[in-house]
Amino acid sequence: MERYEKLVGLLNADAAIVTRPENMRYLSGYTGEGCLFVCKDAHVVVTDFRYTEQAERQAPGWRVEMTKVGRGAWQVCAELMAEFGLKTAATETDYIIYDDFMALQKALAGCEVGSMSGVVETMRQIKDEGEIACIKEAARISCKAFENLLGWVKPGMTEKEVQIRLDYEMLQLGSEKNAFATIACAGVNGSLPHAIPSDHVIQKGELLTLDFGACHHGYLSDMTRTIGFGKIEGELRTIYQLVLDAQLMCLDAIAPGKSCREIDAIARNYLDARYPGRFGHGLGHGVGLFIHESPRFAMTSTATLEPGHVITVEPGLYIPGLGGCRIEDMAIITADGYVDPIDAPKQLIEL
Ligand SMILES: [Mn+2]
Repeated sequence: MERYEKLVGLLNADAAIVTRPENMRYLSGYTGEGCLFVCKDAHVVVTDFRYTEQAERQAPGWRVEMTKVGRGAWQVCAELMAEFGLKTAATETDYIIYDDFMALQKALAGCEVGSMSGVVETMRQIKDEGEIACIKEAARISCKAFENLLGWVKPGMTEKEVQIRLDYEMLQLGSEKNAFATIACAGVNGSLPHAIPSDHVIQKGELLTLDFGACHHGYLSDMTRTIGFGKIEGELRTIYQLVLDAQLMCLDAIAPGKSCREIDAIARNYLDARYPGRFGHGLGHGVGLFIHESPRFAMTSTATLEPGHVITVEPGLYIPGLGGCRIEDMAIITADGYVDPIDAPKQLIEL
């Protein structure tokens, strides 16, 4: 069954008007601007002159409707509602901006416009083989970039220099774009979980945390490695080992049917017992067309792991004034366990 057919079955309305780019891509393959109109009897890309040929190429089998001056996308949707005799439409009210929603309601006068927030996002949680192949390729690129980095990174470089060169490595290896703004933070900056790379010059005796990802056909990878320079001693060495222990314990426990909250608790209990409150974020998040999506490993998660879920495992410890450490892999849940596409080394590297 095609994805758009599945969507129709999940709707509480006659038609879906889809505007979130990742959802449009997921349903149709089309990556340009405009919207999708999906109902039982039709699936239509609504766009302007700049994208009509692109839509025909990327979404074969979809009807393409071109807007023009005086016949905007909402007007086209209104015409489609009338053509198929439909009364109710739904759109992503967690994405569309207020003014656009008001304009859509006005254009569809006489019809009801409701919400389909989360419907496509829920479908997207379970990745098919093609999606998993893309995620694996993005992961392969980021792991290869990390392997290359181990050959050139050294004390005396700034965090920014490391970030720029790592981004360049990934792009050169075939990444379409960075999955998100690469994090490279060393020394005391390591206690900032989402540090912005700075002019800080990396010193011997410091840890460097690198959190980065690549992109293949829109699908993302996400990995974190923390490496050391010179001899890593004392408390920094301790926190590295604790984070690694926590991550390995969580990976060991991952399997279909497991509760996401319980996996999160494994790392949280272990780290909180030793450094209370210094692991303050969730253990992990789904990855796909979004870098952060469902399901999540978190204290509040009600999700259960299922085959096709792709989720990160990223415990960390953040000690102000000392530094920090995070280690992140990805788990692709299978029928009998999981596959980890992040195969970069995890034992402490001291360069
Ligand atoms: Mn992550």
